[in-house]
Amino acid sequence: MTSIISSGLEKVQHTMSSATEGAKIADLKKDTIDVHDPNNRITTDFGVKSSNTDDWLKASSGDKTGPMLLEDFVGREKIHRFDHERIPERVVHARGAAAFGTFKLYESAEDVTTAGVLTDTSRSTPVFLRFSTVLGSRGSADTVRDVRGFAVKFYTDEGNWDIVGNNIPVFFIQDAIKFPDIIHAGKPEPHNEVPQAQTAHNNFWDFQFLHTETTHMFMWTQSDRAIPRSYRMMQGFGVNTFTLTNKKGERHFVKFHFTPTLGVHSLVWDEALKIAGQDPDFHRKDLWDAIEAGAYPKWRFGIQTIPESKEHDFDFDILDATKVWPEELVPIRYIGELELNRNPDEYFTQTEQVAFCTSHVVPGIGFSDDPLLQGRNFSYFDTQITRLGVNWEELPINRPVCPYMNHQRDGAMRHRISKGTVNYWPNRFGVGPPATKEEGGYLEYPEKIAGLKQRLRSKKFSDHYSQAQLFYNSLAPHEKAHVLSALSFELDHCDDPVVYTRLTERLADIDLELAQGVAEAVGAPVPQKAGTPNHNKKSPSLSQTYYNPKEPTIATRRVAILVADGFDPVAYYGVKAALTAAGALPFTIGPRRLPVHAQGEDKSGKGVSPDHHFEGMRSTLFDSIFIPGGAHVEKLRKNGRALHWVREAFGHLKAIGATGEAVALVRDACQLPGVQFSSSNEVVDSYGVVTAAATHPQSFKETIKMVKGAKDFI
Ligand code: HDE
Repeated sequence: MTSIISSGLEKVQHTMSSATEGAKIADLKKDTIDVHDPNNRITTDFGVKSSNTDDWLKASSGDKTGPMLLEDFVGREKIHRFDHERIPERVVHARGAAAFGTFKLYESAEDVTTAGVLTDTSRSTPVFLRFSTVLGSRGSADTVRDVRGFAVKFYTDEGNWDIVGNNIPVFFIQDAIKFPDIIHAGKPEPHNEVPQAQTAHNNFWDFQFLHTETTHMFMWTQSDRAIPRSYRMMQGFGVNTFTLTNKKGERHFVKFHFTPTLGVHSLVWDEALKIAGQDPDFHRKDLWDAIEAGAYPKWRFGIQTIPESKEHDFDFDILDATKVWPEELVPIRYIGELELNRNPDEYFTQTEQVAFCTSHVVPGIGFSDDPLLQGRNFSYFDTQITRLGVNWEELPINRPVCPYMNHQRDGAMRHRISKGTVNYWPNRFGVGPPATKEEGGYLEYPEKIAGLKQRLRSKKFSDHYSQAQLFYNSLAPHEKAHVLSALSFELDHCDDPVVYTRLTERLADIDLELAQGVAEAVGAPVPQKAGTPNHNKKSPSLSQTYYNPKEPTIATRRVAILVADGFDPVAYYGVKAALTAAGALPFTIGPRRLPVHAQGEDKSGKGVSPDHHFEGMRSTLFDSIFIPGGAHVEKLRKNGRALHWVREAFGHLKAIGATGEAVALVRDACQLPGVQFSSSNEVVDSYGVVTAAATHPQSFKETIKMVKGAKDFI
């Protein structure tokens, strides 16, 4: 993959830790060939060396070509393989990016489960994690407003365990039978296949209004959670309620959590929209580049558990996937850490062919009666057959690292050879028996079931607004402002008045002010009173500001340093070195990629070769910009594109650093009366703009500090 951050990473050593060479990588090696091996020669699929793969075999006379011959098995094979190289994309979550990694447990959860992966602290369990957007096709953009998939395959010693999660802790619907409806409503409309990868259309919002149960989730999707800055900076949630069973046979309900050590950060909407066009691969490159640079993304892994006896102690039903378990009521117990530390070798055979199933559980972990989960357990297994064929579990990325066998042998594309004369159990040899409990056989929890066969949902499932209010109440003021803008954007794209009017009425069940703001923006009658009174309760951990690391870090953040001929070399080299030392990724952006010269440097000098030129990149692709002082500032002032860099970065709430003459440039470019600028040696930090009239080390330090996430300043 071509890296957009190419030379910005040159200083960061590529370190592929030996820890990454775990059991799964070793397993995959059996099926891996190295295309770069100099001894390779092209062969046909049946192994015969091909002497020419550029000219079809033809009937010819002298140098005059005649018709092509069907006899050409090389030509036919090449075209035939090409004709069939696409498989159906995933019906949802089609666009994704993945990486290998390791899961380490630092605290045994043996009080609640017997699962080895959650009790044995000496283990290092290989994982493969696929991130995705939900609604877009495989070729859609990364930064669209959408939920992100967070699907983890743990290759445990007892078999594969999949947590097929999202970056939002709840879901739209409560019962799996509604899944085709919600997805049809969200995907492009059926008559013209528009819009791509967007929920901003009539059908989606029509569905939301008609299903009050979606209210909580759609509030999350209108928040900053749906436009993450990076896959590395989002949470992962198992969403559904699973169960854990311990040695004594006691059962707990459980929810799974992954919390990123870098904190939870988002783009702003205008930035997300622009990046979708400027760099549709923004998130997948970000993940790839970070791993190549050795900046391995990490998540703390936590569990929320509720003993079976307390199942009914809550206002909400703990099996309802449209509800969170507020952390004030059920604290998260962090017991492990997941690190991604190796990029895939090949997209198709790994990221595309990986197949997750909620029904992949290992002994000690089980399901609950969550009606969304129960339906998912059917769907994932089923969909893989359309996508990959019946023997999909045999594909290298999907097969377990522990021994596996059974008597299901045949089916299309079966390639494993099972030796032996029997393919059934029991058999006269007594071979291939099921495992006993002592041997690790999976035992279902003997749940007591009694009741009537009916199509219904339990009573508590009918409260659809309390947690939507809880979520909205818990947001910081700037997060609330973003929800209002997001809803206004989405409903602006709905041209059916029924859709936007009814939806704004629904918002009055959450927050009257929000409903009024949106109604005004989208041209709907402005609601005058709240539909459902707001309970005014909050849960701090629902705001993403809750996850800001205690010590803000600039590590892996992309900083653009703008230069033209005549830049101040002390400020330039000083800040660049400081940024690199802090783990940030500095990029020099200039008027051209040919060398740019520092103030006082002769034109014949070596100069600095910018990584990109002003036209070649956009401010949207960086977290922060820095402009050193020097005579170059006069040139930057006359460069419309350079000024746009500064203005746009400010508009997107990014940290901006400037020293010396560049301070006045920033002041003039932003034309903002409320922002203070330094006129002395003193460092001034105002609304994320850090300026120091003179170049001194403190200004470098402050610049670095500022990149902690400009969203804090709105
Ligand atoms: Fe999925 N979902 N889903 N989903 N889902 C799929 O399985 C489905 C749901 C999630 O990277 C499909 O292999 C139903 C919740 C992720 O390969 C399909 C229901 C959550 C991925 C499917 C849900 C998810 C999928 C399509 C309602 C968060 C991508 C391709 C009951 C906890 C996995 C595939 C990857 C993919 C069905 C709801 C997450 C059709 C029926 C809730 C991350 O089987």
